Amino acid sequence: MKKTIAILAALVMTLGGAAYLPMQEFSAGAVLTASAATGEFTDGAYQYNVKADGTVVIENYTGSEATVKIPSTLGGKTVTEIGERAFALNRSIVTVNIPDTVKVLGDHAFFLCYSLTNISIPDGVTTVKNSCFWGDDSLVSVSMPDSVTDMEALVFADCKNLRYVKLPAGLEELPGYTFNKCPSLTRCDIPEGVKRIGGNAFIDCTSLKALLVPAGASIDDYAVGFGYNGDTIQNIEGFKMYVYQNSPAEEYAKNFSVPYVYYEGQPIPEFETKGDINDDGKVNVTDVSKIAAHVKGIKSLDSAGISKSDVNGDGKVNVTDVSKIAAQVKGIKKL
Ligand SMILES: [Ca+2]
Ligand SMILES: [Ca+2]
Repeated sequence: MKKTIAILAALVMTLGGAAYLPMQEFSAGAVLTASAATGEFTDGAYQYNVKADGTVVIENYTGSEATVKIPSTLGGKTVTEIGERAFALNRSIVTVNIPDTVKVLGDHAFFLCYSLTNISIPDGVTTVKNSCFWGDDSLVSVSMPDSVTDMEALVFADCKNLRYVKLPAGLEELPGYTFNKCPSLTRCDIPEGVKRIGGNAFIDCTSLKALLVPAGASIDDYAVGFGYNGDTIQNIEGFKMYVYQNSPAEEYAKNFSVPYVYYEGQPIPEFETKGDINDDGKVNVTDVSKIAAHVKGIKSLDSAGISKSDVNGDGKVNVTDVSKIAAQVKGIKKL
């Protein structure tokens, strides 16, 4: 019951003022009525069921560890699915390790896990269901393995600190509301094979200043380049699309008056984050050590890495840049 009430509160917060949200696009009704299942079997903090194919779906996790290593077997059977709402509303989890036996991440599986910071989705996962990471405010970057071919709506909705997501190469449709209200998102890599960007996919991503749209992708009305302003929607200031000439994205940009430029393989400056050498959305010791290795002649950076490392813009990467980036990492001085 507790879970159901909190979910209702979250929905009200999320949907407040969003006059253009067609509710039927996602199963709000299911969110309000269902609470986490309790499995038929229990093993420690895990409640689970055995599916018809003899593999295990984890129905509920009752632990309070900061680091959770989900087992690959329970009761001697292989774990293949994280069930609906299994980890929803768990406030303790910071890091979760999913075993590579898992194929499906269920509806709302990690919904409102406010502390969840590190998640690596293993190669082998094929399906990420509705609202899987909705409201995970501590997530900064997520890389989806190329095994994922099926994503449902709202997967990263309302992730307040999410900055960078690399979508899987096999994805053909970016569903509606995928990044609904992600105010920190600055970069999303959309794979070339995507054919459709669904309604409101990037609605109210107010920090997103550029998006490269694949040549074959059509875009649903207002899915890209718009945010909310009270009960209306408006263009996001400073946003532009990188489009291929004569593509559906160019037509969208014209129809909806979204600024655009032609993409001809040029670097996209909006995607370059100074100091973030490994493109994981964070500037931390990993980046410092990579730049230091370059400066010391141990391991050279490529041209993109050099451009991101030259934080003072003098055309050289040297100890000055290393110390500036290190000062940011230590919290002494922001870049
Ligand atoms: Ca980094
Ligand atoms: Ca420099």
